Amino acid sequence: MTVIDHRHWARYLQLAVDERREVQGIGAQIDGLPLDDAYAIQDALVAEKMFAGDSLAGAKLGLTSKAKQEQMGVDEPAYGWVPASSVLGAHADVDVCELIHPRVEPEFVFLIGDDLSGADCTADQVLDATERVVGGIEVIDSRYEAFKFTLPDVIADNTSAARALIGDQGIAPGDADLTTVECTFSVDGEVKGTATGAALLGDPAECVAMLVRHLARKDRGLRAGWLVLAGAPLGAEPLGVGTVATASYSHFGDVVARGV
Ligand code: OOG
Ligand code: MG
Repeated sequence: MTVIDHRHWARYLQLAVDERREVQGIGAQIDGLPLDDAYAIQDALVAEKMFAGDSLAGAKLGLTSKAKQEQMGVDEPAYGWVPASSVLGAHADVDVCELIHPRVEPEFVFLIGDDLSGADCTADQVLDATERVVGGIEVIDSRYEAFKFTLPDVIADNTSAARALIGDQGIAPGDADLTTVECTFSVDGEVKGTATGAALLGDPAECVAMLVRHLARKDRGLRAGWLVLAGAPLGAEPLGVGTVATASYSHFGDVVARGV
């Protein structure tokens, strides 16, 4: 059995971030990279960022909608972390020169009010622990060549997390059925797609419950004050200098990212 050096691969990915360049997929270099090792590389990568002075703002899910799974050719959700340094406001300029080949996608974002953990966590428990649900736009930036990856690759790469714009309106859970909240995503005034919360595995709160159950495998959980990105209900679009991407939500107001 080959021993996989998680810290080595974490440094490999962090160097790609620091040098703003694409790197070859890890799966292409380690045959059959197990998911547990991919998550261990992710942990080492996030630990390295924390050691460099960052902190955690929360967690995220990726690949929780058919639109995203089909766009990326990966048919299972993945979990990652949101560093505090990556969080931006509801209307934000995103410096694309700091990134490799960024894309933007709309997000349903849960603002967690109470600590939440447990291997049997349900969507109802998620709603009870949630203070507000707001809209967002995530800037994703795979560190891999041509934005192509396998499931273990994207897990190791902290699910392509790069920046997260967090809306400032939103609703308390219970004020509306999240599965019916509608999002229209436009780029430079052209509508790219419309979807409701139901696009996220049937229910965005169930996505967050899946994340909590995943974290329980390592005795972890969500903390009060964290945010959770439940995943994009629509495919991602390229973000270049001058691109203006707008996510308009029926109950959450607008979130706007501008590439500069
Ligand atoms: C992986 C991250 C996916 C989402 O919301 O589905 C993600 C990627 O597409 O690069 O964040
Ligand atoms: Mg996302």
